[in-house]
This record gives sequence, C-alpha cells and structure tokens, in this order.
Amino acid sequence: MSKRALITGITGQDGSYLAEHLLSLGYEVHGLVRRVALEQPQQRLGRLRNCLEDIHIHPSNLDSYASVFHVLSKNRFDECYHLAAQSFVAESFSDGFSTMATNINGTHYILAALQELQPDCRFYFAGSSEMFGKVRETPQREATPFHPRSPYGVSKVAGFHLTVNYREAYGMYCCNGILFNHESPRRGFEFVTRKITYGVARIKSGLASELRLGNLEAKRDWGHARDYVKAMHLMLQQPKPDDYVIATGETHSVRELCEFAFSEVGLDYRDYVRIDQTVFRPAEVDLLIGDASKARNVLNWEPRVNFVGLVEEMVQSDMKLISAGNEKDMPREVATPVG
Ligand code: G4F
Repeated sequence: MSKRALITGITGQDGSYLAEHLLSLGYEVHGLVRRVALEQPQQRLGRLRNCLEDIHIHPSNLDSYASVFHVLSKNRFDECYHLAAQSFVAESFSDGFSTMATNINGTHYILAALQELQPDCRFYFAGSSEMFGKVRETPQREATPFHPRSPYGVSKVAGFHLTVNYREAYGMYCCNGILFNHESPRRGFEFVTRKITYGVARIKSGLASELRLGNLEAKRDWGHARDYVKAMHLMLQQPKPDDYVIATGETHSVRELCEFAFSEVGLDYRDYVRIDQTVFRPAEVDLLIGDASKARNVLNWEPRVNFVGLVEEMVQSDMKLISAGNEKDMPREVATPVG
C-alpha cells in the first residue's frame, strides 16, 4: 500500500517540488487548493504542470475550520505537510492582520482537525529562519532564541509553538522545519532572488533598462527548494518527531547576488541597479546563516546546489522564459514584479 500525503500550499514553489518528490517515492499525493485556483488553472496551477494528472486536488479554504475539517473527515492521510501561508515578508508589514490570521489560524485549524480526526497522521510545519530575526547568535541553530522582526516572523513563531504544543500535549508526531531562504526558477517574482534574475533577463533582452531594489546589504543563506523539500520528507520518517534547521551554511548579501546574476550574462550590476527607498522594510533581518549539523547527522541530509549554482540556474531559466516569448502568457501580478 502506498503512503498518502496531504500538502497544503501545493500550488507554490515548495508544494510543487514536494509533490514531485513524493510521487517519485511512490506516494499517493493530495493537495488543498483554493477554489479560485481551479477557475484559473493555467496561471494558478502552473507549477504543477508536470504532475497535475497524478495528484488529487481538494478545494478548501484554510481560513475556515469547517472547510479543513470537511476534507480531513473524508480522506485519511499518513503524512500532512503544511506549507500554505502568506509568505512574503514585505506584504506582512502592509497587512499584518491578514498575514497573522491566515498563518496562525490556518496552522491551528489543521492541527486541531488532525487531532480530532486522525491523530496518527504525521505533521510537518513550514517554520522559517525569519523567526530568528534580530539574531542572538551566528550561525543560527535549533537552540537559538527567536526574535522575529515582522508580522510574518511573529506568525511563524506562533505556528512553531503550536506545532510543539500539539506534540507535547497530545503525543502527536509533529515536526518543525526551520528552513532558511530557498529559491528556484519556480520562485514567485516578488522575492528578491527572482526579482533580480528576472530583472537581469529583461535587461539583457532589452525589455528593461534598470532594476529597482531596496537594502543591498541584507545577508541571507540561500539554498535550492528542490533540496529543501527532501529534508521535509526525511523529518517525517524518523522514529521520533523533532525540529530541524535546514540551511546551506553559506551567507551572501543581496549585493553579491546582484553581482553574480548580472555577471552571468556579462553585465555589471552597478550600471543597472537603482536604490528605491520605498522597498526598504520598517524592520530588517540583517544576517541569516544556518547551522544544519543536526539535519546532516540525524537525517543524513545535505544540500546539493550551492549559491553560485542556484543563481546560474535561475538566470538561465529566466533568459529562456523571455526568449520563448512566454512573458505575455504570464498572469498580470507576475508580469509586473513587485516588492
Ligand atoms: O527575498 P525576500 O523577500 O525574502 P525574505 O524576506 O528573506 O523571506 C523569505 O525567506 C524566509 C526564510 O528566511 C521565508 F520564511 C519567507 O517566506 C521568504 O521566503 O528578501 C530577502 C532580502 C530582505 O532583506 C530584503 O529587504 O532582500 C532584501 N531586498 C532588497 N531589495 C529585497 C529587495 N527584497 C525584495 N523582496 N524586493 C526587493 O526589491
């Protein structure tokens, strides 16, 4: 009998890679999807184009306990990967209320419904290095205290503690992945990596003449999403539930990212990047670098793609996207990058 997994946020970057990974391992894969996504499958289910035929989609709304309860009362799962969230940090400053409501309640609804209906289902929560925020030690590890710097970070700290609480209070198998930034050609256009690689491709192709960015000095530990979803799966295969940092252990500034990405197509970023004060955040996370020794030792997990490989892959992919003339087929919110 193959195992059955439920993925919330299956239409996103991580959800789509995780679905492909679990299918390759012989899983029956199910996903929760907002009903509106089914009305625009071309755009909203685009990242699932390689596996849409092989997965089971359930329309559901994570803002409603009844909706989550309904799906879990009709289908049994061995594993649940809760990835759905409002995950853009800048947006959480514009509307902290909806970020907190979606991220905290959504997590709580899933955990409460699982406890009621299928307490043996193993649960993964997508925690984040944003929880470390104003970092208390470097590199950051599982024992590093949290000091979130945005409503998004606060919502992830709440989700983290909810997950630990269901593990301790009800003996459920619940894990937190504390994932550092992870990117890919499937990354949303509002995040800085994709904004830069897509901007580079547009400039190189003569479609744009500049790229407006905010804080170039922020440092992040950037890995590849395809590597990171494998760690999510490994966490749920252990004898005991636990929490793990997933990171490369390398940190680079946004400025270095620009340097690498522009040089990939033979350009100098200083000729094109303009500083835009409106993109700076009210509170910044200055430096993230993770220590993933525990994941290496316990899960036998290692990242395969490093920073340079990641940037190369993303720039080349965006160059292809533009040269194939696919830009006009992209949904409007994607064709006009923000952030
Ligand atoms: O790409 P970002 O928007 O990612 P951020 O804020 O680090 O969050 C991402 O990683 C987290 C894991 O640590 C996830 F939990 C979260 O969901 C998300 O995936 O920004 C990265 C850095 C920031 O310091 C930002 O201020 O880039 C800086 N930046 C500079 N100019 C910019 C820009 N960020 C964006 N999005 N757009 C800019 O123009």
